[in-house]
Amino acid sequence: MDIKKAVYEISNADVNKCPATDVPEYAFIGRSNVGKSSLINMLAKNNSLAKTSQKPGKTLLINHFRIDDGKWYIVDLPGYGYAARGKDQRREISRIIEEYILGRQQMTCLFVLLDIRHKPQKIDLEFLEWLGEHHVPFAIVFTKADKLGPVAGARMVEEYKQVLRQTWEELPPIFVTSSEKSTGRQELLDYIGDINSRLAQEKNKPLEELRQPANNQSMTNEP
Ligand SMILES: Nc1nc2c(ncn2[C@@H]2O[C@H](COP(=O)(O)OP(=O)(O)OP(=O)(O)O)[C@@H](O)[C@H]2O)c(=O)[nH]1
Ligand SMILES: [Mg+2]
Repeated sequence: MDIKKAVYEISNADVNKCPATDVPEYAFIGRSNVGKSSLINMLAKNNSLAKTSQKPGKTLLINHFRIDDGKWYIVDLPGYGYAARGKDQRREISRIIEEYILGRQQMTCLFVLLDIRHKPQKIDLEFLEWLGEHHVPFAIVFTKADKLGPVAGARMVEEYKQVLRQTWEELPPIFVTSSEKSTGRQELLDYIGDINSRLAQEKNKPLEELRQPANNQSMTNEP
């Protein structure tokens, strides 16, 4: 699968004002500065599509990007866990993220981004558990793989899996990416393309019923 056209549509602080569509959308989340906006630009092959910054806290709203004339959408979400933000802004960001993830029926898969250089962090593990509790379909995307060699990168991914196995019976789909080098681009797009094809085949069912991607349907973090 490829992206032929990607266009910025709208930014919102209110999930109820997001575009009224009936097509699947894929959202990107993770800690501030993990590389969400850069990854979206890499997928779209357009470095000026989503705004990126060396300073954390750049994306503060729900940003919708229309792909291939509205066949599907990419959504850039604000980062969580940026300590330098004031309490009020942190609370506002958490509200936006929570309302979007739990309320947006079109959200077909949430890509949770993790910096490949970092050992498992409490904030990310707790976020993943929260997704599990709410049965949110997600996949894990390691970012910035160019900053580690392939051997060190593979070791970090393996260590992360070990930690996940302590809580999760089944692991989610895992991707390794670099926005600098376009690593993982085709794998991610093919994953999205497969889900889109499956949804198109089952078009008569309401989106609500189709929210689960095929391979993490039975994922559970319950003992
Ligand atoms: N080397 C390298 N740098 C990256 C990669 N992805 C992102 N960066 C850098 O990391 C910084 C943050 O990237 P963003 O894409 O703005 O991160 P974000 O997660 O959208 O951040 P917020 O919107 O602030 O939450 C920028 O300086 C990027 O150039 C990557 O794959 N490789
Ligand atoms: Mg961003």
